[in-house]
Amino acid sequence: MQFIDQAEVEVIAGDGGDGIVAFRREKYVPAGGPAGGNGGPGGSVYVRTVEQLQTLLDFRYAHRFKAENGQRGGRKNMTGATGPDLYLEVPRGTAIYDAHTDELLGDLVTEGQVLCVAQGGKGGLGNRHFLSNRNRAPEHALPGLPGEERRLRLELKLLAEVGIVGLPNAGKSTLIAALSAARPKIADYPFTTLIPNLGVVRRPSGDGTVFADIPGLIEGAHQGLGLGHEFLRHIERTRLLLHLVDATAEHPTENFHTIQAELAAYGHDLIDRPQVLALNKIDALTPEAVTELTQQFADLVPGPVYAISAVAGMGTAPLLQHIWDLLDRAAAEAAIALAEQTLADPVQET
Ligand SMILES: Nc1nc2c(ncn2[C@@H]2O[C@H](COP(=O)(O)OP(=O)(O)OP(=O)(O)O)[C@@H](O)[C@H]2O)c(=O)[nH]1
Ligand SMILES: [Mg+2]
Repeated sequence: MQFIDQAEVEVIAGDGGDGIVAFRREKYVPAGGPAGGNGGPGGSVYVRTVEQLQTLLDFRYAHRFKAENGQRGGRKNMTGATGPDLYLEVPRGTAIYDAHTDELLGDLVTEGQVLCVAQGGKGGLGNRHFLSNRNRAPEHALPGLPGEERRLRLELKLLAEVGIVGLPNAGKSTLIAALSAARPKIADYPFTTLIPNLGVVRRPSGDGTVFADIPGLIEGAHQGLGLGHEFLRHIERTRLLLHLVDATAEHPTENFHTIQAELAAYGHDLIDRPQVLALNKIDALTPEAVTELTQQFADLVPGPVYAISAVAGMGTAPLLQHIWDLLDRAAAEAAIALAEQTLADPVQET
């Protein structure tokens, strides 16, 4: 599947239909009253999330979306037909920006969430509306108003709870393949992963948690080097980062610092996200070497250091247990914060 995670589109709402000038014509009534109907409103353009979609591929070739215009008003005070609304369907996790001002118009995360991105124009008033005591036969009507037009930038940010970060070749894809049903490409050269992979990892309770494997980061990634930075935004929403270090590399601790520096430079509070450290590929090291390296890292990071082998499935159970504990704690803290906030500003009675 092709992964398209950004798109620019133009959306144009329908114009309102014109109001018209008309008069009643009845037998034996020389001059009937005004009877020109109002124009119908133009259709609006909405963006809506759809569960089945995974990418913004639909917007790769189609860039212009126009809702229909409202119809002109009719004789006999008939209001013109309303232009049907137009719905653009996007995957959950799509943020919508005004492409010119960069203003965030909406961040659609829940299933079926809807955002109006271009309001249809109002229909014009027909001459019937201008009937008054002073003017029994108004000769004017108003044109419909134009529909709103906008250029939008759609950005898909994956909704994963755990983001796996590390240098190319650290074994990120191997790990997600070992833990979930995801089957990303794995190879012994850097930049095997070109697009993010999502995998659902089952907890013992049966609940699933989404992990994201993104392309490897390298020094300078935050400035656009390599592939990773393109995809760092996909882990902006994660609640926890799993930092994977290749234990067989020449300088594992330096590699660790490289990634930390990139996360810090990227901003968006990524560096403050709770992080779990795992040393991978320990099947290829002697137990002494593993112990020594684990000790070196224990001095570097606040939390525990996990030594694993993604290929051999060694050490992953305690690593996962720690991740579940952290996620549960984060969820509990969020619930407490919300409760405290609610207590602090009780809803004002009116
Ligand atoms: N010995 C050993 N090799 C591993 C282990 N995990 C991954 N590898 C190997 O390391 C190489 C890179 O693995 P990937 O999973 O593609 O690494 P990645 O981090 O996804 O790499 P990019 O997608 O390029 O960023 C492959 O040859 C894997 O077979 C492990 O636990 N032990
Ligand atoms: Mg990979």
